[in-house]
Amino acid sequence: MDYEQSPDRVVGTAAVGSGGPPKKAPVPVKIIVAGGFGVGKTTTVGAISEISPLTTEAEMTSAAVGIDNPGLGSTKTTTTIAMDFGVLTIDQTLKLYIFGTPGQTRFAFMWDDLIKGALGALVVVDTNRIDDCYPAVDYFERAGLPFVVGVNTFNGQMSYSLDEVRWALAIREDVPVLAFDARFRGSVRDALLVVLDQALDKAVRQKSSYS
Ligand SMILES: Nc1nc2c(ncn2[C@@H]2O[C@H](COP(=O)(O)OP(=O)(O)OP(=O)(O)O)[C@@H](O)[C@H]2O)c(=O)[nH]1
Ligand SMILES: [Mg+2]
Repeated sequence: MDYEQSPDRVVGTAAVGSGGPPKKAPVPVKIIVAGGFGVGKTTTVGAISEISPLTTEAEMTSAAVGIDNPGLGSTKTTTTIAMDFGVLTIDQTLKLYIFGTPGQTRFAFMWDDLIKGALGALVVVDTNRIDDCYPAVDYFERAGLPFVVGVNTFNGQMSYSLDEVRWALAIREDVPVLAFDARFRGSVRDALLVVLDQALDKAVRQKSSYS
């Protein structure tokens, strides 16, 4: 193929010679993947990102012993100390920039910065350690950011039904609670699409209240 003559030839940042209207860059949308310690946030971002995800994993130190418990039988040896970052192009108009939060409570102060400018969040929950998941749900209730609760099924095992999770974590009726598997791209994509729906719903509600 003669790339020099290609209609999609790019010079600098501008496509030239295509004849049609200039292509618009997709709208960037910031989405947060949050949740308690070891629920599968880094796994979620890694499963969906179309670039090699940026991670900030560090070996867990003795500071975590007795505070952060990854659960029985877990082989987890590292934890996120700043954030995870991944990218997902939804279509020609929309590109998600996905930020995963750290889960250890000693890094909780970073959440306020990480959620700035975000349109919505997926709050990941592990039903084996449901108590550890309440602070994250409570945080997003108070932050006023549209969010969805995603129960990471960890090999299809869930200690509670979705209704029981809603009840146990006192999740409002208008917040979707769904099951997904953090290791699989399709499953994570479906969960993130529900987050986008929630964000869109909020935007439409706000627009109609202004007009
Ligand atoms: N079997 C199974 N293991 C999972 C699944 N999701 C995550 N894991 C494992 O659970 C552990 C925790 O995963 P991470 O993705 O690091 O969890 P995290 O929420 O990012 O953890 P922190 O950043 O430390 O809070 C890892 O050892 C994963 O391999 C899952 O769906 N099934
Ligand atoms: Mg992590």
